[in-house]
Amino acid sequence: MALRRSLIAAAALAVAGAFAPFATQAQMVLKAVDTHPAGYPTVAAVEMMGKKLETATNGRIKLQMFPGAVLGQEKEAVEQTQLGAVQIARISLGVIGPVVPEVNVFNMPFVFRDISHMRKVIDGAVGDELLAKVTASPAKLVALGWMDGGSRSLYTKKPVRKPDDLKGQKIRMMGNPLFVDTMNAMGGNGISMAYGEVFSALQTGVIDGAENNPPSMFTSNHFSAGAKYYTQTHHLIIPEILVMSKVTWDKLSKEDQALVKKLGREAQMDQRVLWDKSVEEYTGKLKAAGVEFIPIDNKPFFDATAPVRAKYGAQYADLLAKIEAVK
Ligand code: GTR
Repeated sequence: MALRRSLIAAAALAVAGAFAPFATQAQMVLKAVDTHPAGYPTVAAVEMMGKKLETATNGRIKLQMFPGAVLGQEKEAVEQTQLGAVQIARISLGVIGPVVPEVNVFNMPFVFRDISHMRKVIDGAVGDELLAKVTASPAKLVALGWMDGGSRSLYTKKPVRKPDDLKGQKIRMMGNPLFVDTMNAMGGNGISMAYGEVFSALQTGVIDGAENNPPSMFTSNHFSAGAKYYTQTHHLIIPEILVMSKVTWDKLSKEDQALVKKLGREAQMDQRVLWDKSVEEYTGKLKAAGVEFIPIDNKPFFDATAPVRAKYGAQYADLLAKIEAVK
């Protein structure tokens, strides 16, 4: 009996011994998702972050990118990240709004004066405050940094110059009631729909248009599904966000957490450089493909959306004052 017990103990020790070196060198592969295809600025910036992470940890932590929504649309990406099935997701802040309502302050129409105002805000104290709100919320997401999504304008099958032209037009918006309200206020009928469904919805006439930035409009091919007019409304300037699953975050050492956070901030700056180039490149490609860019005075759209800012903005009076104060 005594012999048997000591044999078991020896076996247990051997197992522990065998696993000890394995445990210290354990490799971690972080699955990262993005709705955009390979080569898109957000995808490229997160891949760069992955390479830096791998180098800094001598290969202990790696990142594997799943671009092109292969693991699901953004709503699913958020859910999978919350569960820990996906470790890192780059998503629009638009779809975080329903999960962490405080971020909707950035999702309001015409909340930023222009792109450079948005960048100053996300790079500064207000940006940090919102990232901290996401992390502190019960959503099980850790916010690592921001990315640039430029400004969103309207694209339709019939030309639009003023709110009245949108009458009766069904326009796809991202899944967040705030955006449906925004489109309704702008004069159209906002239809909430996943990004991946927009192409066929345009083709079959389920919708008459959508809204996005030039790189998304081009890479999603929406222009070839009949949306030939791009009206420069610039009604939404929504930052993108990079999040990590809290389940994964909690498994990292303090040092690794600090490294991931630092590289998240670097990715924010790396993506911006790629973004500026891509806006120029894809604007050119859209024009070459026959898309007509319609420059307009967007004040009527700004005025029309005042009730949306009043409805959603009341609860963020403090934050709105801070955003406004950023010069
Ligand atoms: C893009 C954004 C995506 C996604 C998409 C959409 O501009 O980068 O994350 O939100 O818009 O309209 O669904």
